[in-house]
This record gives sequence, C-alpha cells and structure tokens, in this order.
Amino acid sequence: MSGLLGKIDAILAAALAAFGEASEVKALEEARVKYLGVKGQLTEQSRTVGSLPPAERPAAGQAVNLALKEAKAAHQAAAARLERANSQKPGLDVTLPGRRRALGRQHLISRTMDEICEIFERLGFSVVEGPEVETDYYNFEALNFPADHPSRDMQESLFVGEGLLLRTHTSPVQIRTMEKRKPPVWIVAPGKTYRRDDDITHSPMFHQVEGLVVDQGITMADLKGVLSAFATAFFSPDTAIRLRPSFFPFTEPSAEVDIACVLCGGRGCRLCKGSGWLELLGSGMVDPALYKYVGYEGEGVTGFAFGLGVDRAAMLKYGLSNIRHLYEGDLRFLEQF
Ligand code: 2NM
Repeated sequence: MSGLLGKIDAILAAALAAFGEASEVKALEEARVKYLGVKGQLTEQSRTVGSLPPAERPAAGQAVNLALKEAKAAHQAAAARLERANSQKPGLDVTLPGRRRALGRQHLISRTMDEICEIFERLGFSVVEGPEVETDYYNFEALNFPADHPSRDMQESLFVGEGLLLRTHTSPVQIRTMEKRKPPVWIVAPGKTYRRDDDITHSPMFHQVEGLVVDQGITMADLKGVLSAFATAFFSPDTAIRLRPSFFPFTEPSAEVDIACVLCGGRGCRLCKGSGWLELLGSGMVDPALYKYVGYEGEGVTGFAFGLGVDRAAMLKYGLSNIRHLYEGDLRFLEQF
C-alpha cells in the first residue's frame, strides 16, 4: 500500500515537472498523453486500485484521485500559459525600415498640357487662365458666333443657368485678356472645356490649349512657322504639317493643321485611313470683327489663333485607342506614363 502511494507521488511529481517545462503545445500534449492519456501512467494507477484488498481501496483511491486532479489542473494551467504566449504580438522592431507611402504622379493630361505650354513659352508666348463657367457673351458673342450657331443650342453645350454655360473652348480667356492688354499679345490659354459629346474619342470634359498672337505685320506665314515649330517639338523633329482650308466663326481665313501620320510617317495606314495625315488642330487669321469687341480697332494689327485638343494630342503621341482610359482612374493604365 505505501509502495503504491510512493509510486503515485513520484509519477505526479514527474507529470507536474513535464507540464511546467513544456514550452510548446506539441510537448505539452505529449506529456498529457504520457501521464493522463487512456494508457497514461496516472490513469494506469487508478486501475490498480480495484485489485487491492478491500480495506486498502479507499485510501489508495483517494490518493489517486487527488493526484489526477492536481495533474489535470497543472495541465490546464500550462495550456493557458502557452495560449497567452502564442497570442502575444511580436514586439516593435525599431530597426525595420519605415513603411513608404506610395507617391502619386502627375496625370498624363496635366503633363501633356504643361509640355505644350512650355513649348509655346519657348516661342515667346505667355500662359493665361480664366473661368470655366462663362457667359454667353464671352463664350460666343464676342467671338463672332452668330445667334443661330449650332453650339449655342442646348444639344451641344452644357448650360448651367440663365446665360451661363460651361465654356466650350478656352477662347473666352483670349477675349478677356485682349480687353485688359494692348497689343502685342502672344498668349496660350490652357484648361478644361466642356461639350455634350461622349464616345471613344470624345469626353464631355476635355482639355484645350488655345493660342493667340496679335501684333504688327502678323501673316499666315507666322501661323505656319509657329505651328510647325510646335509639331516638331511635341512629336518628333521630322514631323511635317500641312494646312487645309476650313471655317471657324472667329478666324478668316481658317485652316485645319494636319501632321504626317505618327504611325506610318505618311505612307498611309489604318490610323490615318490611308491618307498619310492626321488632323491635329484648328487655326486661322483672327477675324477683324473681333477687334471691335476688345477695343483693338485702329491699332493697325493683325493676328492668328489656334485651338489644340490636349486629349487628342496625347492620344496621338502615346498611341491611345480610347479616350476613356484617361478618365477611369485605373492605375494600371495611368502608371505607364
Ligand atoms: C480654334 C480654331 C481657330 C481661336 C480663336 C481665338 C480667339 F479668341 F482669339 F479668337 N482663340 N482660339 C481658334 C481659332 C480656335 O480651335 C479649333
């Protein structure tokens, strides 16, 4: 009997030590199986109680039960200790490099607009800006648009109030500047413009850079020289241009300016529909009718003006097939530029 009690004590001591030392869940589980499992050492001892003489059974049974209870409590305490250790976050490592915040970048359109303005600044132009909500007077009337011109119709322009609309071009900025300054005027007006248009080459909000020169003795040769210098600086040094007769309310004569196709160089391909040329911008000699609106009558000046679609210019330069890519905010597209 005393032999059995001694054995129980020894096994209990070994079990408590094993549970206390276990530093991993796996080691603790192995110790549990060894002492408290179905064939564990303490479990075995409880079975031997039945084979003792009846008089000895109560004391032996009590001793085994106490030992089992103590061992189970020690196992639970060890399990809780490992659980706490495993759930704790690793400490702050001040030697790790900092987390870098992703930097944004200039949008392709802003960059293209800056690039266009810089080219004209090198040619002697200065940059002017103006409001995006305009009056009928600055957007149409002072630009010689007749009252029944289609763009004065609700179908084509975005009206926002009585006599107010989102500017359909940046030309109003040129009128506002001429009202304030006497010739010589060499200006470009970059900015957002708005029209009721929406397809793969048109967005209701788009961007323009318009230019205006009013000075002594300006001729169409100046127009062609300036726009040719622009085309070679913006596209490539060998980019040819051609002028085609056209019509705009504010210029007379007017001309479309084409560049040799950026894809085939003029031989003819799918992009230029076999013609070898791509339409780039509109231009012309300032109609003297405009001068009476801005007090330039009697100044003895002539001038030329042009309007360039920045979105279109960017599409041609970077080979974009769909204007929507520019306005969907998809970084996989935007980060390529
Ligand atoms: C174009 C085509 C031709 C233009 C005219 C003026 C202003 F205000 F000076 F009269 N600014 N821009 C102009 C001329 C714009 O865009 C296709």
